Amino acid sequence: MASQLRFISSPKTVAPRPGVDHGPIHIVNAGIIDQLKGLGWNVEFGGHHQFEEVSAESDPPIGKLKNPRLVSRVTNAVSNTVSDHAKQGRLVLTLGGDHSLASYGNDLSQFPDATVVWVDAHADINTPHTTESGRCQLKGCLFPSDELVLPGNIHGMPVSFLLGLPRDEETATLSWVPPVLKPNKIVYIGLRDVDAGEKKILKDLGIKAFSMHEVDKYGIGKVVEMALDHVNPNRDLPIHLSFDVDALDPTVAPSTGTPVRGGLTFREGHYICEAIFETGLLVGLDLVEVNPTLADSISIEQTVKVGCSLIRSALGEFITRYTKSITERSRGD
Ligand code: 6HN
Ligand code: MN
Ligand code: MN
Ligand code: MN
Repeated sequence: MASQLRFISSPKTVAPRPGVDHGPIHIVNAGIIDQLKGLGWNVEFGGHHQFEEVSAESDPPIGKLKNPRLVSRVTNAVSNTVSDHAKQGRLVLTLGGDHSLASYGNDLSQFPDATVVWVDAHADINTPHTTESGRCQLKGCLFPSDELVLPGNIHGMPVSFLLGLPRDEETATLSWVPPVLKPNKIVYIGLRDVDAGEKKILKDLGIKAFSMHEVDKYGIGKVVEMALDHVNPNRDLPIHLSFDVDALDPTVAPSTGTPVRGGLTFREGHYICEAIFETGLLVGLDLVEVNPTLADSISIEQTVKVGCSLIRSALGEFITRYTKSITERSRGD
């Protein structure tokens, strides 16, 4: 087995708050490479991707889309890099950066049968037409109540691009994203802040979502089982896990751009990662939205450490079990 780590610097102006591009640097500095080697992985680190800043003057909005050219260029570069490594049979770990980097369609193109488990407080399925502004207060987020969340965040849209939903002149700059995902191939866990337009899309397309309500009702073990039963009933299809740290409760992962109260506990988040690893079907992993410039230094360290620990869990570390080697676990013994 080999794991190829990918790191991107995400455009600073895309997320509502800058700094999310520093997440990967902190995760690497916290020792993730040696930690994964310690689990038995052959880790290749391609280095941090660097992208020039594009000023607002040279990248004006297209419709509502913010920084469309820069986001397109960055995500296209990430997509191609991920694709190159996936073609060589490597499991690709992509660190963000914000969730717009999940517009990596080429990765899924390598695995036409792939299923996606999207762990997030948000559905990230807005289109350039449904993206809306709103006050954080109404969205249950922790930022000051008078703060306006402006529309046009592409990190709130990657799933709609992967589904091929928005296809018009407004989205031409992102038209390279291949529509590789089918509605019955994605399942959400952890949702609790879904915009009105997103709710309609989820309903119209019949996309399965396990919100925090279902996590409370059934428990995380049952929810993961039901989620996999939906997208992967015979447990024989490749799985891509896209994990946004804001799925966790802000008390567990405070340093993130759009925190929402009432999220997954530390163990619930790790359980999802462990259970996906245990299937032996994981082919790709994203860990996104760690923003080390938000909150105080203790909260930042806490969030970076949780990010590392989620990655380790998805790649074979069982925090609560001490008896199996990584090879035995990936064989499902
Ligand atoms: N994320 N639904 C909101 C929007 O702006 O479209 C929030 C998106 C958050 C995205 O956390 O990856
Ligand atoms: Mn997200
Ligand atoms: Mn999110
Ligand atoms: Mn985001």
